[in-house]
Amino acid sequence: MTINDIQITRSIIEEYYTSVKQLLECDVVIVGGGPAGMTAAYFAAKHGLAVVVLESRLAPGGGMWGGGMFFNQVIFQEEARELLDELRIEYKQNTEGYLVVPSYRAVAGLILNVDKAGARILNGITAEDVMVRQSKVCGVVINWTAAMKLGMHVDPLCIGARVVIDATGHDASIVRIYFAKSGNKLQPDEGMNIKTASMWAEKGEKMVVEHTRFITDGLIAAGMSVSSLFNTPRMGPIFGGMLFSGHKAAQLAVDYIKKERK
Ligand code: 48F
Repeated sequence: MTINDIQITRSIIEEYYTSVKQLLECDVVIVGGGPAGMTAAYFAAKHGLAVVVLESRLAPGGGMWGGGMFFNQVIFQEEARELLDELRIEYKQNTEGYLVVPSYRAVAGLILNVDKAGARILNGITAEDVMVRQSKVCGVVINWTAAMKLGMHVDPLCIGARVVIDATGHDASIVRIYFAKSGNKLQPDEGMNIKTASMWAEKGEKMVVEHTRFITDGLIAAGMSVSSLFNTPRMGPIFGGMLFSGHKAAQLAVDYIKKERK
């Protein structure tokens, strides 16, 4: 085969353009490719929904890569065994009963499964705003992370979705933008204030799943954005709660879209 630089360029542009064009009005946009967002993407795509994950960095994986303080192992509680098996992520059970996985294996496993389930990952793209119509969140406003970081004045584009999932981690950036612009106030009496409480893994892991929910019509919070929003305890390098939260977010999105289609 003769290798031709122009053909390579054309192949890349055509493939990117064709696949993204199909997804401009998709079922679920997930903002953030950390463990919660990737798990949500896997289960939503497995249910046959058209799913896009937007990740502002080059690589999905979020806070998983670093393990605990750069010791690149992550921990799952026994209850996550079934999910890890479903995702075909191999683990060791240690003498304390925890499931231990090299962080790069956990991230690689998530990426591979999300891709195989049929979700599309768009990296290097940041969601900078939400689209709202008739009080319903119905998409996100996106731009190249690099352009935003350089402070270049480049107008953004949009992706429409039936459901948007904020899986942006501690920043809770989509929920934050929604509350800043919608006129709806954070509900401090419901514990909403965008900062996590101090570390307490036992409590934090349960609460992050319990509080994973629709924040408003069309917008779900999952993973650490839930913890920030509802001021629940942070949990550090144990990740079962992130997978469970992503799984619950996907289920909420699937049920919501089923109802809408009836
Ligand atoms: O931070 P992140 O891993 O969030 P998560 O899935 O998991 C949290 C854990 O990693 C850990 C923890 C739990 O034990 O405490 O922190 O809730 O992943 C969030 C991803 O979202 C991307 C960001 O680069 C990261 O990879 N992100 C954040 N804001 C945006 C975004 C945005 N506006 N647009 C696109 N991507």
